[in-house]
Amino acid sequence: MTHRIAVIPGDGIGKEVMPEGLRALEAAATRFGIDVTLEHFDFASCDYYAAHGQMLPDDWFEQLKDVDAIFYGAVGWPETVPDHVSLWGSLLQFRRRFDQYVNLRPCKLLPGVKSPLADRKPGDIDFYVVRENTEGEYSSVGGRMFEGTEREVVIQETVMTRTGVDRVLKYAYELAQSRPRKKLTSATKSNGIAITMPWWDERVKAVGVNYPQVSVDQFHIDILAANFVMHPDWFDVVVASNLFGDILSDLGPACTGTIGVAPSANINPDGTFPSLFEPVHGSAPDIAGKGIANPIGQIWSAAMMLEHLGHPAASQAIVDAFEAVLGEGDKATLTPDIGGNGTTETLGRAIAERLAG
Ligand code: GGG
Repeated sequence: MTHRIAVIPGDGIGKEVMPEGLRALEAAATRFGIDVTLEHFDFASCDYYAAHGQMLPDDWFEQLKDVDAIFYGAVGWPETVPDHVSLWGSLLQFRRRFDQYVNLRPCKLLPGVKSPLADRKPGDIDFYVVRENTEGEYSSVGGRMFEGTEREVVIQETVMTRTGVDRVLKYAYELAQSRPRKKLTSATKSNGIAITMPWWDERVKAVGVNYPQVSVDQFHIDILAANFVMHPDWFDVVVASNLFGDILSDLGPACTGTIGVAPSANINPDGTFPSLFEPVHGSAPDIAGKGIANPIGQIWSAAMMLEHLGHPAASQAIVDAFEAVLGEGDKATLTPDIGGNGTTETLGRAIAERLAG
């Protein structure tokens, strides 16, 4: 059986880290005898927008719905397309139409990478953020009235549904239950956001009835962010709404030294539609074109994709390979964000060579 994988580099450094993600994927596929067919697409990018006036072709759903997974780079090039147009025109369409309601984002301090937090070593920071991925604060409900006048009014609603919240909580509880610490932390703000968030807390309790082995705590998002910095070792699985989860899953990797290594899986758990794998980082226009972006976020995303496709040994081999290369600490290989003077390609090639054995 071959796995059909849609490859969409997107924008900025997405186009630079994708070749290294594919190099690692192909090395792992060869080593473990996995049959992979790559299908390349140029849409979901601001270059595509410049040529066609939209981020996606009209038949994108038909083109992608039968692939086994989508391997994505990054979206956004604000010089040519406003960020909300590029994001809503591409990635958010994928997440919603393919019902990828879980955004799973591991956060782990890796060997050889220096945390900006004092005295942290690998093993001290190792948790998951589970981000609700199809509703919440990322809603398209709202509008503007009296635009450009003194009476201008702007409203954007937060939308939370019982189906949407319960299913992501269930996923987070099950993940926590499968881990040794069995600990779930819920991000809330039920003192200030006094309708949706107290209800979110109620749903955390209600769904938790089915998971008596999981210990649960909750923090308001402000002190939770502070505790990511002060006590990252407290956390095992953190579940959060769409916006809170987005923020926490940038902050978490920042505490591990660089957001460049952070991967993510946008998962449709029931398998009706393809899931999508992408680094947490965006297109990074400030370093795009320099060839210095860290490719590990893309490579680790390939590992998550292989695990999702039923190849845990190949997935683990990719993780072992980048951990080994990082642990060696060769400055000529590593990218500048982790203290090296190498390039996207030197780091990607070293990882693929390690994988090939
Ligand atoms: N590779 C992820 C990416 O391109 N992120 C851009 C971004 O701003 N994403 C917002 C989001 O994940 O909701």
